Amino acid sequence: MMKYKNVIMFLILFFKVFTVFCDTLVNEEDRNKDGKTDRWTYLKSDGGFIIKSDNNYDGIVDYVLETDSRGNKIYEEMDFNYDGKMDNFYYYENGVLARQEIDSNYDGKIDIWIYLEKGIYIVKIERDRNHNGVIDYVKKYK
Ligand SMILES: [Ca+2]
Ligand SMILES: [Ca+2]
Ligand SMILES: [Ca+2]
Ligand SMILES: [Ca+2]
Repeated sequence: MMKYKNVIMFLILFFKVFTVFCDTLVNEEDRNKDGKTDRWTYLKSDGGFIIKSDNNYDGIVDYVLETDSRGNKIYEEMDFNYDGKMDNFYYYENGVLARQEIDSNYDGKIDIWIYLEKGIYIVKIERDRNHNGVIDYVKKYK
């Protein structure tokens, strides 16, 4: 005999866990009025938002922004050369830019790391100038 109670309990648990990790699509926009959605807004379970945009209207997301529940930026990424791979990444702390990571040759691997203070002062730059995955240049400004 199958224990239905256990199955139901499991299903409830499963859906609860599922919704906690699931972002809810709350808005879709078609900014260039071509009939295809090019901006999606998701509500996260913690009250923050994730906005995904297709800024060159080729059907591929090229910009993602994540905020916390107060609307502060947490994270941004963009596909600067529109090749379908994100290449510029921005990490925020308390809404202020703390680190930028760049894939300057668009090979899918980060090769420039910029560390900032108060969102504007560069503290440190690291680079992988020959794109072999190993940092070969570090410049500190403090
Ligand atoms: Ca559109
Ligand atoms: Ca695009
Ligand atoms: Ca790219
Ligand atoms: Ca690279």
